[in-house]
Amino acid sequence: TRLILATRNAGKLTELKAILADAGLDHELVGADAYPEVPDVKETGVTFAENALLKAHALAQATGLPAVADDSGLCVDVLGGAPGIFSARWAGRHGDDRANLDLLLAQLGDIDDPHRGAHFACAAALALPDGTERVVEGRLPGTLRHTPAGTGGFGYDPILQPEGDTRTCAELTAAEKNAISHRGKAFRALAPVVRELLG
Ligand code: ITT
Ligand code: NA
Repeated sequence: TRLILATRNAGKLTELKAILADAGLDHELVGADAYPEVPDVKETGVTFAENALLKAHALAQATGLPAVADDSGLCVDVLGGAPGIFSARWAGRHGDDRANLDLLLAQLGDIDDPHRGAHFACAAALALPDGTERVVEGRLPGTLRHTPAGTGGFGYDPILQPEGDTRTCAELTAAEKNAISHRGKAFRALAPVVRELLG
């Protein structure tokens, strides 16, 4: 069966396809861009889980096919969890990764390393056309660098150094990132649920 990946973020989509295929799902994985007539849902939730469910339900309802969605972001300890669900538009323009990252670094200023703790969070949701829903979450803890490093990944990857590593997420290979990432953890947990509900 076809499974819709309810995202228009190219970086996410690439990771999702690899993570779900590695998890042994043999469904045909299709991005939301295959359904340009489905309007983007308003992310009115106040949690990653609520927003992931909104996105998954919107695609499942509009297409009559099962859909999975990701809502994710960077939560900074010293900022009380911000940017959190606002990570994609922290500097104002949706999806302007470089501006978002530069603003965040400016907000942190020269706060010293022991106070630069943060984590990536991801909620992975599955919705079926009949309204059935499941959602699971994953996290990647680390610290924020003072300057960006690396060219891999997307978003805030050049400034998040995972706990126990000396590199940023943008300096990891795609496989290395997926093995430890918030997205990898969440969707590896969702994969057996997809298999159970869709066969
Ligand atoms: P869709 O809603 O279409 O999936 P989006 O980019 O709007 O795309 P989100 O609302 O979930 O998705 O925002 C996610 C933002 O969080 C993303 O733009 C990045 O800034 C950040 N982010 C999430 N996962 C990340 C990762 O693995 N590495 C770096 N930044 C990440
Ligand atoms: Na969001």
